[in-house]
Amino acid sequence: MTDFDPSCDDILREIAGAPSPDALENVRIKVLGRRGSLTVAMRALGGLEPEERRRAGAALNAAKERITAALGEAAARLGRAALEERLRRERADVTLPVPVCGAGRIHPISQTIDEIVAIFGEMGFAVVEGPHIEEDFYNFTALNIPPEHPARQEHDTFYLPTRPDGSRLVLRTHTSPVQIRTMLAQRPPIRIIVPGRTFRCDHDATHSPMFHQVEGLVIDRTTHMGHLKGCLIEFLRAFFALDDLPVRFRPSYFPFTEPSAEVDIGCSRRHGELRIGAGSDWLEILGSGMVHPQVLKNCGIDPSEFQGFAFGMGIERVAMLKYGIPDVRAFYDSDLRWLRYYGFLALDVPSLVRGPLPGGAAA
Ligand code: 2NL
Repeated sequence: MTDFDPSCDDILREIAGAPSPDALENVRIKVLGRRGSLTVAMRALGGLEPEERRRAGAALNAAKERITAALGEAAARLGRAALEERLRRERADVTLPVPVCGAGRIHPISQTIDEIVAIFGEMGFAVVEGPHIEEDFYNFTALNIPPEHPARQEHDTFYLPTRPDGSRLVLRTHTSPVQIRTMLAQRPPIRIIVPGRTFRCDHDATHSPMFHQVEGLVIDRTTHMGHLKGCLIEFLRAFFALDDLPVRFRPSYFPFTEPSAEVDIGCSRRHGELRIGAGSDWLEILGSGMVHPQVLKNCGIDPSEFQGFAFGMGIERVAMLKYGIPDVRAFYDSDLRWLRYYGFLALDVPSLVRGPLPGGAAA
């Protein structure tokens, strides 16, 4: 028999006073571990006379039960205390204002798309997206762009390698194929805008081989040129936050619209500085027109029953004009200093409810 004291008062005191789960575990190892005092005492029972072994064994088993129960209670007590301490330490007051995080910025392209979506969303337009890699049919043929049209030349369009069946996929040169897909998939009335990436083989201070467009499409039984004009005037005045922004419609030509109109906004150019708003000059801002009857037919829509208007604009261009960004190439340089200067804080969420955002990027 070892010197283990079966009354185990000292051990129970130590367990009750253990200040942490680690301290408790140390007591457990000291008593019940492989070389713990109780384990050693139980092992020693084998060397005793049978009568003595029964008596000492019963005492040790009783001690082991009390110790195990005390360990369980202490573990539960320390667990509760640790949880309470953690709840106290990690307490968060959700009614406090959100800390303005200085690190990230919303890219001006994302911000501008969100602003355009907020304005057209309020007018009842749905947002639709589609593939960047397109078939010739959706990007050109359905849009009434003939095979010999210059837009189809290698020169302007990124073609993928010719496939075994002789066809070639293209990187979409505008977002119009998404409108074609929508017209083929659903019956009018249709009222959608399509923001997204587009690709053309062109690279200088005012062109990037990848750029962004928003196009819009409205198809209904009685849609006419007056709707086109009202809708685009309303959009431009909301986007540039100028109630009296002059807007001018100028005859133009696109294969997919008839008649077609280019849209200009008023501006002044004094001392080489461009200011949007009233002035004696005009600035081209978007293209538009009534959807060509042949395009409707290509999409299974009867032009004697339905007509509609469409428009398209370059997002980089309107973002540069609204926020005074001078060079289109900087949009894709990932230059942190540029992003900090021209980017937006995550809380500058565009909405018409809050009113137009003040012009100018967040400092
Ligand atoms: C521009 C001109 C425009 C359209 C895009 C369109 C789409 C379909 C049918 C008819 Cl499916 N039209 N889109 C119409 C007129 C102009 O964009 O200058 N974009 C930057």
